[in-house]
Amino acid sequence: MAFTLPPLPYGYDALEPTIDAQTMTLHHSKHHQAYVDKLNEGVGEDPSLEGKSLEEILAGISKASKKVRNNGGGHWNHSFFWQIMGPGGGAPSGRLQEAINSAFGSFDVLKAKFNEAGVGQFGSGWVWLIAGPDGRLQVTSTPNQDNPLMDDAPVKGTPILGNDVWEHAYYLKYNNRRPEYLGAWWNVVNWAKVAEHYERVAAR
Ligand code: MN3
Repeated sequence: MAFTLPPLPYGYDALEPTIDAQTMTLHHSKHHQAYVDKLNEGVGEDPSLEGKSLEEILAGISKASKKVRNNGGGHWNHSFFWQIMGPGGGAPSGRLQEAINSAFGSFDVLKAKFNEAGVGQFGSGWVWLIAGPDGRLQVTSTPNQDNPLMDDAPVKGTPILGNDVWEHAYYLKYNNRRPEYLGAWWNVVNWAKVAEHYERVAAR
């Protein structure tokens, strides 16, 4: 079964003014579509990947081609990214809020650490809030389209929240001002979805 582009769970203009409709349109319909297409190409070139889920592919990515790594990561990361955003914003609550307070002291400290990691990721990449094997939350970043699910990631864990710091995610509106994008981005986090990711890990 070929991988396919998942529809956005909201309109291209739903995250305005934080993320403009043109950026969302290009990011989803062009960039993400290209990762999907090239992933299918890469999987077609490697019979050992036939029938594997994307998560299974990422768990063995150290044995895969560069094409599968970059585009498999790109497909997973963007599919995750669309889901953990939405109009509204707000703040974490309940057990997720408790876990954030326990790991970082407060939501504000988490935001500061996350933004700092995003600014500090040289070139293109992603910044993540992950749950480690013990369920504890931590902030990490990855280059290119790598992610913490890859078997050779230096810091492994289950993503709870993640932000795309490739220039294509913010350049049209924020130009080179990555810190401004990172600061504004919290306005479009879908905390209900983030809490779902956390609850799934906490239940293990
Ligand atoms: Mn992107």
